[in-house]
Amino acid sequence: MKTVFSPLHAGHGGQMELVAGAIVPGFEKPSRAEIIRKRVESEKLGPILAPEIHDLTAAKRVHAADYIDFLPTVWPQWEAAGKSGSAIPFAWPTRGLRGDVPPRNIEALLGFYSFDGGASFVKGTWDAIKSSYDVALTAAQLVKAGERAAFALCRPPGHHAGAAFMGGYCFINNAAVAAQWFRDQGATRVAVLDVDYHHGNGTQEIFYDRPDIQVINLHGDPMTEYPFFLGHADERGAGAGEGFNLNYPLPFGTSWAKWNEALEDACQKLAAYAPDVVVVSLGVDTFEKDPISQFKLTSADYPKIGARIARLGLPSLFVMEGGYAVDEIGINAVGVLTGFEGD
Ligand code: OKP
Ligand code: ZN
Repeated sequence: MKTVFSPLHAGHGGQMELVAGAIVPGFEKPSRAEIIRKRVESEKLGPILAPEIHDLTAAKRVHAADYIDFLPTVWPQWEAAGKSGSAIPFAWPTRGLRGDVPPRNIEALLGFYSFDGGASFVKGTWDAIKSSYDVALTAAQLVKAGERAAFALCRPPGHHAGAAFMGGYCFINNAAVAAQWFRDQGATRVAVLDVDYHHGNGTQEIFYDRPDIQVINLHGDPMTEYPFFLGHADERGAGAGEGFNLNYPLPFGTSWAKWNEALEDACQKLAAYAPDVVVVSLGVDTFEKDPISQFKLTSADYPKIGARIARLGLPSLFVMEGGYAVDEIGINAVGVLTGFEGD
């Protein structure tokens, strides 16, 4: 399987986040992608290609144009306001406040276009976001051109980013972009299977009223886990999209047996939908040693995930999302891919 990767991800580094009252180095750090890349090489998964550069047309098919236009302006606006460090959102237009008027202040705009403080900017962040988008589209092109599968080694991740907001380390929703791109290239139906530990709220929101893109999520129950405000089992899609969104919220402590039951049910529903292509939002933060997650999958489980996805017999695009146990992130992520390939 071919991997698409860009070194530009590394400019999005040194970002900080708030954990239990302390500002600490972000979990979503450059070494994640570098360790996965090294494992792709050492496992001889296949060639590693640089992305082709794309314009932002495909991003604006799933995101609001004003949101996409905002992203490259964040760091220049931040610097123009005399600030340094990380640009972290901290004020949001929640219930009772005006969410319809974009203010003219970079701190305000960061809140206007986000749902949490988890997506922050440093100087190289926009170039990393753009490279991650280019990686996803380039890998999608490989699948469209006839590859059975391709690996988009995206960083930053994307599945928490909605039509008009960032959050949870995510800016452009790479998996959603790719899914829509497949539709625009002539696919009749596309499935997105999100196996990241966290619910892919952005992907769900973007396609919620759509019957042509099935969205399936296996994740920590939002009653007790981030992103908290979406991802319940009763969210099944709206209007023409009713029945095409499927959520499998699972409790803390879930290990392979129960997680695999959900995967099996998800794969049967996905197969019944008979899509032309599947986009896998590949997070490996379901791992037992993940520092911010509560599932109990082991490294031996990841190849089994890949093998089950392979049994769908569909062209498959793997898009990297989360996973924060950096020592094992390469073993686990590439384990899914080698499991898919059957070795
Ligand atoms: C992104 B992905 C605040 C904790 C917030 C955000 C988790 C984002 C996960 N300190 N945690 O789905 O892996
Ligand atoms: Zn996650």
